[in-house]
Amino acid sequence: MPSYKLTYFDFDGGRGEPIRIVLHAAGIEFEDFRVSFPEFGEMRSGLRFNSLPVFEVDGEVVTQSNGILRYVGKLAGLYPDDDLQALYCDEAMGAIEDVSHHLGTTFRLEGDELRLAREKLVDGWLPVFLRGLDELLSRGGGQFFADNRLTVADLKVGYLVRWLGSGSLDHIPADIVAKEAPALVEHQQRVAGDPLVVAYYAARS
Ligand SMILES: N[C@@H](CCC(=O)N[C@@H](CS)C(=O)NCC(=O)O)C(=O)O
Repeated sequence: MPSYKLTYFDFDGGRGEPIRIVLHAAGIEFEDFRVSFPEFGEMRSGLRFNSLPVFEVDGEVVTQSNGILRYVGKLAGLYPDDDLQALYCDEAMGAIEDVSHHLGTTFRLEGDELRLAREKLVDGWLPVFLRGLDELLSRGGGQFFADNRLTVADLKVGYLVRWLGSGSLDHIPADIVAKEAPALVEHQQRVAGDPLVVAYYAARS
């Protein structure tokens, strides 16, 4: 078994958290290396693509959360074998990357600039993205995005939906998901209550 190390921020969310959960679900030991924001600031310029997560397999550095999720998802049996179901999974994860990128561009803004940029997302891209994900969930049968079961896509979507609805993003109404795509709120609750997710947090505490 190779050695694995995941470097990501020290919070239970974002691009890193689904990777941690899937590694735990696979029963794979890994170094869960968590960094503070100031520590990230110091290491940023030395990171490939200047961003996290960074995953190491026997010391070889790999980036890009979706690729990492597919890899660990296969190890955990949480990525579909069927090519079409795998494509459905990838589509949902790609959409989350798009929206994360849009949100990410607002993080260094302040004051009116931040407000305007976030309001533009609320009036434009976010509803489009939420309705699109809603469609993907319906296509999957309404419970999960692919394969009629929990896959890496559900974890990735669930964490983004939870964040959007948390009220912690200034100028993004906490009820935006409930208003635009209530099925995604139910889906997020389904993911949070999944035995794999519950077992991960039980082990962490
Ligand atoms: N496409 C990359 C994006 C990585 C990314 O933007 N990560 C964020 C944290 S979730 C980051 O490191 N942002 C810091 C920055 O851009 O300075 C991936 O999926 O891993």
